[in-house]
Amino acid sequence: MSRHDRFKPATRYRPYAGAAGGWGALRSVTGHWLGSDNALKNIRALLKTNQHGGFDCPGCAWGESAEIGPIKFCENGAKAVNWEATKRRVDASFFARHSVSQLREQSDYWLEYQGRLTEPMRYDHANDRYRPIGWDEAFSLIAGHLKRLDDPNQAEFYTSGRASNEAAYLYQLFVRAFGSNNFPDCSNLCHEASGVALGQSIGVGKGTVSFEDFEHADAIFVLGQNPGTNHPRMLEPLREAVQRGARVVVFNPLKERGLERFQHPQKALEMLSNRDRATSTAYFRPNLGGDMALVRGMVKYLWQWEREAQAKQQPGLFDHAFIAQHTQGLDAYLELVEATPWEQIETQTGLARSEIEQAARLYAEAERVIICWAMGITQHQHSVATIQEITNLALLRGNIGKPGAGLCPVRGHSNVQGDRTMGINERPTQAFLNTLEKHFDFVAPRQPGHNAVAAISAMLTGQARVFIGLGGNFAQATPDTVRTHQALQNCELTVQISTKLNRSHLTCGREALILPCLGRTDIDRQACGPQAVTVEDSFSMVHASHGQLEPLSPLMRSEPAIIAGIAAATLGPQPVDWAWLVEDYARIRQLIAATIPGFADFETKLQRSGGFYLGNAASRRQWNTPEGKAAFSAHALPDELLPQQIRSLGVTPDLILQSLRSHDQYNTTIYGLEDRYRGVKGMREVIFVNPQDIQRLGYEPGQKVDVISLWNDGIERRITGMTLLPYDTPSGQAAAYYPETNPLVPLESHGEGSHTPTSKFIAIRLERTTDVGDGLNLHPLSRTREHNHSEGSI
Ligand SMILES: Nc1nc2c(c(=O)[nH]1)N[C@H]1C(S)=C(S)[C@@H](COP(=O)(O)OP(=O)(O)OC[C@H]3O[C@@H](n4cnc5c(=O)[nH]c(N)nc54)[C@H](O)[C@@H]3O)O[C@H]1N2
Ligand SMILES: Nc1nc2c(c(=O)[nH]1)N[C@H]1C(S)=C(S)[C@@H](COP(=O)(O)OP(=O)(O)OC[C@H]3O[C@@H](n4cnc5c(=O)[nH]c(N)nc54)[C@H](O)[C@@H]3O)O[C@H]1N2
Ligand SMILES: [Mo]
Repeated sequence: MSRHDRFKPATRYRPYAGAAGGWGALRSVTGHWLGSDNALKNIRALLKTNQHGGFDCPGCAWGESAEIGPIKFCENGAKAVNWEATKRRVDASFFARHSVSQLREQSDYWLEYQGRLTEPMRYDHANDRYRPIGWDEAFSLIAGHLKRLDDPNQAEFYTSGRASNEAAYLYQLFVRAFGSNNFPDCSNLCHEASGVALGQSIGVGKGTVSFEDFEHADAIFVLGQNPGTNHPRMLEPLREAVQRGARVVVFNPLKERGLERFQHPQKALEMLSNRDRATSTAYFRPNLGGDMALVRGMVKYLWQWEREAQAKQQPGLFDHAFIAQHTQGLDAYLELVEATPWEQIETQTGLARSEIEQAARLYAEAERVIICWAMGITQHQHSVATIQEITNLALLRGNIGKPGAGLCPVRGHSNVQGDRTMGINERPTQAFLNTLEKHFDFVAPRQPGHNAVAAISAMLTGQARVFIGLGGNFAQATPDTVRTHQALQNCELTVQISTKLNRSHLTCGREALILPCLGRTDIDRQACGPQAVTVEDSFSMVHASHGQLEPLSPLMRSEPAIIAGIAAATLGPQPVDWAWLVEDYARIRQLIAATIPGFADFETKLQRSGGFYLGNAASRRQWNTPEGKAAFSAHALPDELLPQQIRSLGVTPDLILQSLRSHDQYNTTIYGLEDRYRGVKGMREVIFVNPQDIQRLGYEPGQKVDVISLWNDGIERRITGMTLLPYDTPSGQAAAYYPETNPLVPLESHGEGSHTPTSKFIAIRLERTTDVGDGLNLHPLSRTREHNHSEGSI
């Protein structure tokens, strides 16, 4: 494919008829592998993915069984590996050719495709270009800025979830020794609500299941998650569950293909006979943000059946022994359940009572239930309350802490969970700070720091003046893009520690640095030899990751080495000898073992194939809550899903919009322009709308519209030229891709108790786009797709 074709391919929109996986996945892996410009080396790398002695897949945080198998990656893991392991380079000559203003005109896709960042660069305002800078000079520039601040809390230290445990541990140690807890991180944009809700309800902010539990569950509920694209390795346990007769029950407004059918691309017989298998047994399609009401409705049925059983003196549905021994707050919760009117439940879910009853029955009929969820649950105003409602549902039947049952927030970034474990947390516990103080000779800051939203506000008002990003793409991953870009540009210094060029490098403070780092696939050589790093998956399994490929340039440094460099320049050899530590990462692991619970004998345990389990008290039915019990939470349903700041405008939104991922992207990294399972090719500026809504609003399918979000603060938030695609989605519920939609999410629209931007609930109105040529000429099939609401089974 020529470069021109790659970035402007022909557009097409046609419903996808196949299963998830299958030949399409295989073709796509091959395409991305050959397109990496490093095919021979990369096939070796791919075969080392998730293997003992190999590297941890830089894709998602789904875990792996410890079993030995030849191939342990999926289509999207292969894309992540090939993307990182490219031969293309973004070096000094690249930056000499392109000014920053010119680069800003390019798409996110084009920017990252240019290759790996290979040398440290400093932004030169006068010429609007990045120019090379030496590492030591870069470190002293950062140290100078940090030391000139009046207060350490005037700097923001962002972390994205790919950073290894070793990098994250050093980073938090440095920042705390410097004097701040300002740790905005991608978790704030992602599973924060899960951590907050579970921490309060069951005493630990992590999932309670292991990989093996999926083999023993009678039912698996999957809420607000699209594993076919985002956790493809999860499809296998789902369809195996269906095959052995377990129920897989989905709550999702969209019919996601991976949650319907899957053909395993690594099983030859299946591929040749073209057989695919179901991945779910029931599919319910609530409105956006309607899950709390849906679960409340299910509990209303369970409570009704329980009372009926009690009246007949039959065994009921509730696990009374578990409830009595392990929980508190049931009565207050059940009172609230009784008081919740059906009308409110039906309005908020958009589902009929018969459907809610069916979902309740599926839950009640299973002895062992796992409940999984992801961004469809966590990126709402009421996410914490919703996750606590899900926890209530689990507690009623003792579905936590027994084999085949439990809560499973499926994490995003491959080490986002580990980063939190290492102390990347703007609200650290006092116990953790005490341990740090005891072990190292410094006074740890006690004041809570900034999360992502607070960091943006602080930079907007000038309260924060330095931004350092350990990975990620802060400019594009966060909400309210126009204001966030302004916030970064307000800074005196912005520093990005990155593998690839992205818009955050082009949203510069008065001074800006790019510090190129090694990725998961690269061999990391330090004074004592090649180093491994460690990561933790969604199941609290910790394992080592060994880079396999020769780095593109000797000027790239590892994340731990870069952090150590900044720390040493800022603090000198205090409270540790930073340079000595990074000579051998086992020295960092010794510190982790000494200060983080669960890591005793870290180095020895790492040798086990598959890694080691960190443990989770709740899964042993030990509740680290103030009362020592798991808590039923009694939250009233929100009066209305629409927030007050929108209601006060007195305008009815045309639609509610969710922002989601296409099949060809990893967060803000765009691998290609195809969203295979949704039938879209060659475009990302699209909005999926129910065909009847398109008609109701007076538009034609394929027409271009501007999308304007509603929020009563006098700021107009608009994106323009979005193609209307008729799509099978519940009436009033639209979808479009992230990050293109981020300019629409107001900074102030975030979750209660989580501060996560409400990326899955954006109230919008549409306007005809005025200055574009013809809209898209739609394939006739796409017009005939009828909206079909929930179905009990498929
Ligand atoms: N290939 C690939 N893998 C990834 C990523 C990637 O971008 N690409 N990102 C990684 C990261 S960081 C994360 S956090 C995860 C994200 O994994 P997901 O959470 O699966 O990601 P999204 O694309 O945001 O999908 C959200 C799903 O929730 C549904 N949904 C939206 N709102 C609601 C709602 O209100 N209720 C219900 N019931 N459903 C709803 C949507 O229809 C969609 O199917 O994936 C990780 N893995
Ligand atoms: N509207 C909307 N917004 C969202 C979401 C949504 O669903 N909707 N999802 C949110 C979620 S769940 C998340 S997790 C965030 C993601 O937010 P981030 O984690 O900030 O974003 P990414 O796109 O994953 O970051 C990609 C960049 O990371 C760098 N990178 C890649 N690998 C490495 C590495 O190994 N080391 C270092 N140092 N850098 C590396 C590359 O330069 C690449 O350009 O976005 C959030 N934003
Ligand atoms: Mo995420």
